[in-house]
Amino acid sequence: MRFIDEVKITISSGKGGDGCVAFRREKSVPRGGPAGGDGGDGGNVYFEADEGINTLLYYRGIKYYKAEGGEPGGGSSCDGRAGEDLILKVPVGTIVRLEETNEVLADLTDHGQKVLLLEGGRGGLGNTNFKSATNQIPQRATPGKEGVEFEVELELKLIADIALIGMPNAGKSTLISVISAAKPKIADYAFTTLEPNLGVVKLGENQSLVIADIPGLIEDASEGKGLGIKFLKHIERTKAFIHLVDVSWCLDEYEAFEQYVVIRNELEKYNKDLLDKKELVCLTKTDAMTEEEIAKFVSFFEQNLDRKVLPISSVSGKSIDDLKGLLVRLL
Ligand SMILES: Nc1nc2c(ncn2[C@@H]2O[C@H](COP(=O)(O)OP(=O)(O)OP(=O)(O)O)[C@@H](O)[C@H]2O)c(=O)[nH]1
Ligand SMILES: [Mg+2]
Repeated sequence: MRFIDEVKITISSGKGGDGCVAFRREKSVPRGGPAGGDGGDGGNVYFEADEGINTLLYYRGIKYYKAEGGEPGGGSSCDGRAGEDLILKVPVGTIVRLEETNEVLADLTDHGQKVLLLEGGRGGLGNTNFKSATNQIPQRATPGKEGVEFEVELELKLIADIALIGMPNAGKSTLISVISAAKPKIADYAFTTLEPNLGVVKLGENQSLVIADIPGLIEDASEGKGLGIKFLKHIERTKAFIHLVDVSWCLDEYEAFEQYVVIRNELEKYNKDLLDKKELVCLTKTDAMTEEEIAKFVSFFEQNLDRKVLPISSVSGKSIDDLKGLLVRLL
């Protein structure tokens, strides 16, 4: 399954500062010796794994990252300041590859793990370094070394926090298209979605979660009917489900609840531990229904499940913000 986030960026370490040619010029020292300082080293480039980040989204915007250069040496034997290191924070689980050869340069598996990718160019030497018995007034300094530049590929195997489950046509893909930037195919027939789609849902300034929209489940999906089984395998690793039930076409609440039960049975047949996962039930496509009808469905579900059920509409936007709020609490 393609749950992979990939992005190419160019990284460059900083250039070293040039060494300086200078001499002491003081009234009391008429023939001052060499006083040119060394250039500072260029900044290094590091990658650091941070569990507070869960996608590579940020790197889609900016493609070029360069550490600061070192400052040149100055007179009076002043060495230049070293360039600031560049620390690129990435999600835990990110692999950094050299674009040209595919060689793995870093595999960031633990929070806080920091890997030095590129060393900054060394600073050049000032003329104080070249003073010798035979040469008291050296005119020589060396330039700082250039930084190193590479194109790298970042790859992250995403693990979804939440899976959208439900019958075909329940509105799963439509919902993910409304709450994330994902643009899955949406159509008015069963099994529109053949491969899972991932979406990143922003919940706050620094909070986001990954939702998987999976193909619809049907009776006997656990035995491979429809597109079933491999997607059930995937949802084993999510923390929670949003279970969508399209109530818009149901004649009554019993028929609607039957939809819900069919899916729960499939989960149980496949792996009964799936029933212990947190689940938020959403009744979908309520935009074409009266408040009275909606209330009837909601109360029947709530009585049977003994928990809150949310009527939503991806088309009108009804309760979509409430849904996001509940997701925060669900995890
Ligand atoms: N009126 C209304 N229609 C909706 C809503 N959400 C989805 N639909 C429509 O329902 C149909 C099915 O939507 P999808 O999002 O493709 O459903 P799905 O659950 O992803 O379906 P599969 O991928 O086949 O399992 C489309 O024609 C949508 O436009 C809604 O909130 N209100
Ligand atoms: Mg779909």
